[in-house]
Amino acid sequence: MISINRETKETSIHLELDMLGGPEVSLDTGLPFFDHMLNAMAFHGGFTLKIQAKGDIEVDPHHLIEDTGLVLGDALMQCFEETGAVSRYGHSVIPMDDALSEVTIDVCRRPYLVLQADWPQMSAGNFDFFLVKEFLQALANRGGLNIHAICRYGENSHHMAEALFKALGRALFQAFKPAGSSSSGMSTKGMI
Ligand SMILES: [Mn+2]
Repeated sequence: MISINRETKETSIHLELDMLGGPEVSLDTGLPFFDHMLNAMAFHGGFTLKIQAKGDIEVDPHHLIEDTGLVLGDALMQCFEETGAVSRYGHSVIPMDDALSEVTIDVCRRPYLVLQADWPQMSAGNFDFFLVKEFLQALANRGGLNIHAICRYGENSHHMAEALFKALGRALFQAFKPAGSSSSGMSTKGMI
C-alpha cells in the first residue's frame, strides 16, 4: 500500500493506493461528482484507492481536482519505481448508454496528455467538465504517463466522463500489472 500526505495552503490530501489490492474504494473530496468519477475509476479498475481531501473548493474546485491528480500521479510513479517492471501499456474502451469513451496509457516517464472530448453540457452539479483535463494533465505529469483519453461520442457529458474514468481505471490496472521476470513489458532500450 502506498500512502501519501500532501499539504499546501490550498489543499490537504491523504491518499492510499494499492494497484493489486482489489476494489476497495473510500473517497471524500468534498466534491460528490468528482468522488463519483474516482469511484468509477477505482472500482472498475479493480484497485484499492482511498482519498481524503480538503481544499478551497468554495473558491473554485480547480485546485483540489488538480492536486488530487498530482498526488495520484505521485503514487503511481512510486508504484512504478517499487514494482520495477510494469506491463507498461493499458487500453480500455467503455460504453455507457449513449457514450463511448476510451483510454490508452503508456507508463514511460514521458508525460503527455491527449484529451478529445466535446462536452455537450458544460457541468454537472458544481463540477465543470473542463476540470477533467486538469486532473488528467496533473496525473500524466506526475505519473510519467502518456495518456490518450478520447470521448468518441455521446449526448450526455456525465455518461461520457463516467465511461472515460472507468476506461482510465481499467487501462491503469493493465499498465501497472507487474511484468514479472519477463522483460517484454519494458523497453527495447533495456530500461524505461
Ligand atoms: Mn453516474
